[in-house]
Amino acid sequence: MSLNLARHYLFPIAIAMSLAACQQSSSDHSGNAQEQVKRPASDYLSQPLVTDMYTADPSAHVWNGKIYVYPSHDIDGPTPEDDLGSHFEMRDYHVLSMDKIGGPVTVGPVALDVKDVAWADKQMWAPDAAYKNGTYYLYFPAKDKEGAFRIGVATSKDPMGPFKAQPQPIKGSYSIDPSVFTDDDGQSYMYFGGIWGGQLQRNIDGKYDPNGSKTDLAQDDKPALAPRVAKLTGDMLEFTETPRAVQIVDDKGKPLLGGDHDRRFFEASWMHKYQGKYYFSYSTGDTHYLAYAIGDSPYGPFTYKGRIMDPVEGWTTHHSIVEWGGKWWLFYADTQLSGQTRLRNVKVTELHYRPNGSIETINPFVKNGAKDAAAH
Ligand code: FUB
Repeated sequence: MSLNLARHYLFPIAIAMSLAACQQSSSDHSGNAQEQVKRPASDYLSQPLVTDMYTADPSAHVWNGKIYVYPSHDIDGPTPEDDLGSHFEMRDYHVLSMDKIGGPVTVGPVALDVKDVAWADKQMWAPDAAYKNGTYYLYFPAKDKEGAFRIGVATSKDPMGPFKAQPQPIKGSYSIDPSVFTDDDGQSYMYFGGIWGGQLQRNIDGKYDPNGSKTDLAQDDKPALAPRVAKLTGDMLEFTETPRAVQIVDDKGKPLLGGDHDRRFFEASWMHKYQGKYYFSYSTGDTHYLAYAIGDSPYGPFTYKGRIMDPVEGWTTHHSIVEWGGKWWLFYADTQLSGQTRLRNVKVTELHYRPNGSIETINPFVKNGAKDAAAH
């Protein structure tokens, strides 16, 4: 079995849930557990930022010199694991804050609960946040009453919340994983999308097709499904335009193909700017890499450049990149505390650029690296 297939079908799930114990196990993708070896904390490159709740998909921002992290709040729900992520049953958000990297982390109270979002039914997945003119904006995906993912926005005067949701999702929004980038000229853009359970393939023309493909376009030799980008209005509450496809191309300018699972977009968009260039980064999903591509405009096209991080422990990988204290930081998540993909914990580690602007690939383990992770 290839390393990638091994990662796909043999991923961790816990036998006994305990925050203290690092009991590891593996399962096929439908959640049939087998016992696995336990990994000492010293094997991991960094340690969980929070240990009294499960957190994932960390979107980090620096406001007034302080670091705020907007993560998903993982819970142990009853739904069995499947390829559509039905086991990610999150119902609320809590914001994390810290004065410095490595310092104590404050966990905020509930910042937004699904019961207070009129249009949303369930599955509050990976959020992001933005700031403009004294207001903080929380962007979040959730399934509506018809089972379609939409993206909502909620506002607060405090970065920790509580946030008050708009009564309707953002008009023209669909799929998951919103990520909002504000350029030097003050214009904000939302990047979003995710295939498989993220439903991008069921929204080809912007209209949700409940009977669409469960995975992707199922056309390996055609361009892969592209993430989406749309400019936000001045009040940050709507799109100014119909979302456009974000092209990710190879070094010959050809779009990455659907069958190129090691490089094509799956979910977890993030945009940051470094030395005047736009860095679009994302997860390759079923091959478990954090990848990046560079462009000259927030709309792209972006040329694939490589991997930011090798596979972490757990099926999903989702990150953010932020500058703080004159250094660059990668926020990410794995399953160190629980051993279960549905119960993740966020982490942070430093990210390094080479003089030519490329990013050094990070190994999330101190020893043995991705090769070892693939066995789980
Ligand atoms: O946390 C739920 C989903 O899993 C996120 O939206 C994806 O990015 C993946 O991390």
